[in-house]
Amino acid sequence: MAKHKRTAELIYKHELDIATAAVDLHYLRHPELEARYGAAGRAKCLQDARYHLAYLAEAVLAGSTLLFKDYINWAQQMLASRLVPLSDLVTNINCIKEVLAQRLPIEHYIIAAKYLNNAFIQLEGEAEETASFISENAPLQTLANAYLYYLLAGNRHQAYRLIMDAVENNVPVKDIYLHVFQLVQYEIGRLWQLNKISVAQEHYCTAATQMIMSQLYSIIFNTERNGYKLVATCVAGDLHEIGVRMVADFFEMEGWDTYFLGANTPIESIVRTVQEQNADLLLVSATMTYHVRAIADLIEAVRANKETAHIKIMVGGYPFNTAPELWKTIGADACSTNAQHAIEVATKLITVAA
Ligand code: B12
Repeated sequence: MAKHKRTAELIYKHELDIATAAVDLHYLRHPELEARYGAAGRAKCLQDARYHLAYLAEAVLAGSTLLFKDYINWAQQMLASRLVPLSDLVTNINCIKEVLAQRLPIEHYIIAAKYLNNAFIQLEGEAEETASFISENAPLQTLANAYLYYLLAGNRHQAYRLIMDAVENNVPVKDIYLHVFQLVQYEIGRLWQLNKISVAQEHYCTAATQMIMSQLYSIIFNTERNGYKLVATCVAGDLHEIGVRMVADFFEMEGWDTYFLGANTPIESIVRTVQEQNADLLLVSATMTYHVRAIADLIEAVRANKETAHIKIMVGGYPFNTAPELWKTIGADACSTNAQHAIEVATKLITVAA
């Protein structure tokens, strides 16, 4: 794995140069793109090349072809739904490959090329269609669909009423979290990806759900304490805070004291907080695959500090759900795919350590 790590480091170190050279090559071969997309198109092409490289580097670092495969499928769907020709993506990745061939030492190029070649094979087929997350046999399907309907109609008051009525009718808060809020968040992500809703609608739905979650706090913060404490956070750069907030709330409902830091928190602050709070557990989330490296750095920093070295660390979020072995590669103590399962895993982890 040392060679993989070095390959990823080299890609990251030179990513802007590699991406710029790849886009230059792309435009040299296809000068018509300048007229078709203009200067903004070139900037977008550069941004995309940087994303491809970031995902490539993380997949190589984790030794996970699954991570890159998932990304390519996502990119293919995104472009198709926006009527961008697939050939743009294929050419862009091909140019990246050519630049890597020139700039990486051969033993590192071979590693990166394997991931890129897999992408070409994958791109020969159709993108796998992502089905609706609110499936017909989802436990609270009717409630989830109605909630989504109200949010997309811009009617957060009705959405709020719907949830409050469900709570009054004894639907457990945990079920509402997992089978309504989480599923609806995934679904609005899918609809955005398929270009069926706008960024603004996605933001509106997310903000409304966060507001409605807050209204449930009198129930969540109402259980007997069990003496355990945790710190929950996203790493620097990652703005997706709802997943880890949900996990923290589940622990709160189990009697843990939770210290929730939210999105985008720098490593030093996290380490200091874990120490000051004398936490038993650190929960860290990343949604964007290119933030996994920051989690690996955080784990290293927690272990390097003798005051925090013993703390158990659990990780989770989109890349960990995509590549089930990833948590081991980065040295975490455990991982879990959702808030309910996280409680079970943490309970084992803490009782074994005690
Ligand atoms: C809301 C949202 C945003 C919001 C976040 C706002 C906020 N305050 O949180 C904003 C607008 C900021 C955003 C930005 C972006 N987003 Co966004 N976003 C989403 C969306 C629609 C929902 C996320 C969410 O709330 N999920 C609900 C929670 C409950 O689920 P969860 O996070 O999976 O959490 C559960 C488990 O994973 C697990 N878990 C999570 N963390 C942890 C931690 C531990 C310790 C444990 C044990 C378990 C655990 O338990 C949780 C609860 O059960 C997702 C769609 C999706 N599929 O998730 C896209 C999505 C993640 N975003 C995406 C993208 C591309 C972006 C942007 C790059 C868009 C852009 N071009 O700017 C940026 C990147 C920003 C950044 N630097 O982080 C893509 C990622 C695609 C990919 N292949 O990587 C997605 C999948 C959308 C899509 N379908 O295309 N986004």
